[in-house]
Amino acid sequence: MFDALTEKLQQTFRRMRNKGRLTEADVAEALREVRLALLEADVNFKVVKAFLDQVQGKAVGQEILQSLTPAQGVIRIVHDELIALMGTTQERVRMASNPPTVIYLVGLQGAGKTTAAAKLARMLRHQGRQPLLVAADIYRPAAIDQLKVLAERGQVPVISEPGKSPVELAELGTKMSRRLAKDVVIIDTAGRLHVDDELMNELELMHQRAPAHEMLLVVDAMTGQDAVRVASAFQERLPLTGVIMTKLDGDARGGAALSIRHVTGLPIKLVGSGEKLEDLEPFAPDRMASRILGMGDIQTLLEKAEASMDHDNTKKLANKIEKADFTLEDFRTMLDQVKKLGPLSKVMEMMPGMTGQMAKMKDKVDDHNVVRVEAILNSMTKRELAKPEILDGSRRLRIARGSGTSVQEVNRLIKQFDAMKKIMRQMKGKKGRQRMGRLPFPPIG
Ligand SMILES: Nc1nc2c(ncn2[C@@H]2O[C@H](COP(=O)(O)OP(=O)(O)O)[C@@H](O)[C@H]2O)c(=O)[nH]1
Ligand SMILES: [Mg+2]
Repeated sequence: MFDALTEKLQQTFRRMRNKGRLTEADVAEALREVRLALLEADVNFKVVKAFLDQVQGKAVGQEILQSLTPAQGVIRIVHDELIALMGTTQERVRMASNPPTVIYLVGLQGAGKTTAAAKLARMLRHQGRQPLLVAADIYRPAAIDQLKVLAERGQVPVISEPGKSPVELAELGTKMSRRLAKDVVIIDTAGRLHVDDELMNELELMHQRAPAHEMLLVVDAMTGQDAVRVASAFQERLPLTGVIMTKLDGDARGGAALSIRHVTGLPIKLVGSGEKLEDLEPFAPDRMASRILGMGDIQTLLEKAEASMDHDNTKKLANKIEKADFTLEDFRTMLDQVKKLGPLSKVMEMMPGMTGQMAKMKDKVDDHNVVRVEAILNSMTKRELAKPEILDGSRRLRIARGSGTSVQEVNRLIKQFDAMKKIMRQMKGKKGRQRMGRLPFPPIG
């Protein structure tokens, strides 16, 4: 996610760190580079300007330049302002006090409405709600089937009735929800290739007959600033309450995610990060800012883990990560669990320190490599797993032979593990945190 942007920002910050003492000119230079990186990521130029004005105002004139870690200070300001740009607090999908809650998903064709509708239904069902889907995109018959297939996978009922108009379907949906004792109605609407009047009229009418509690605009993160323009156009006609940003798993540059709130005032409430039903996450500005700066997103990772893993194990692991009391044995347990979370590269992205050299490693860990890593770990003795420092040359050779891998691979694994531990140690405990500022910044680069 946003790899190019992250990479550029990290280069800038690395250079800044290497300087030690900073002058105002150094900061200005760094901020010029940040500006370029944001523009290249397709962030709206007004947003970039406002953002940099804020950062500049805070970076200069404070005691930051005189502090022991001026670069840290500047990075913290950038981090805080990124959060502010995306909305500070996590905004949730709101439930009506008097059910059913009616949620519309609107947006252009291909943005991911139908997928998001099914994902959202599944998410709500997991939260103990009783959702009902309405297939109101009647113009493309395939769209109805698509929703039905997804809904069945998520075990959520769908209302669809041939011959009925979208307006009638919206009304029917709310009526049926009462009859079927459902408390949330999610309406999947038709899209167009462009914003057009006919579509807006229809959506307006639907909202009049079956008023929305949440009208969420679904936008494709890959479309960059176009997503922002689409949002503004929809906002002129419809009472939008938030955004679902999809396809953050692709090679989106970040422009849409970073601009949309500032330009439209609409909060991003959820993000889609894959084609599978479970690939929907609440959007948290602070976590997103950390990811953009390459600081990982342990929080989301742990939450995902909570949802799909063995709870006791997860708690134990989280504890160990926090205390940096982490052995190869734990690493193996983690791998076991992590495999349940989906493609490894995605999981790795959320680990802190997955930057620079480490990020390149991320691209190399595919699930085939996991099998090899597991073979290596399985060839170690209990004592070796607990105390990797005893792994001398002859032990490494034995392990390589036993696992059908090479000594180089064994070495690499141990190196990776050491790097991970180092980062965990740096993040550990209050002392470290105070030293590094309010947030646990792992070293960049
Ligand atoms: N990689 C990825 N693909 C997605 C995501 N959301 C939707 N898609 C894909 O985007 C395409 C269009 O999605 P769809 O829900 O049909 O869009 P709609 O026209 O707005 O209803 C489909 O192939 C989806 O599988 C996402 O978060 N990540
Ligand atoms: Mg659709």
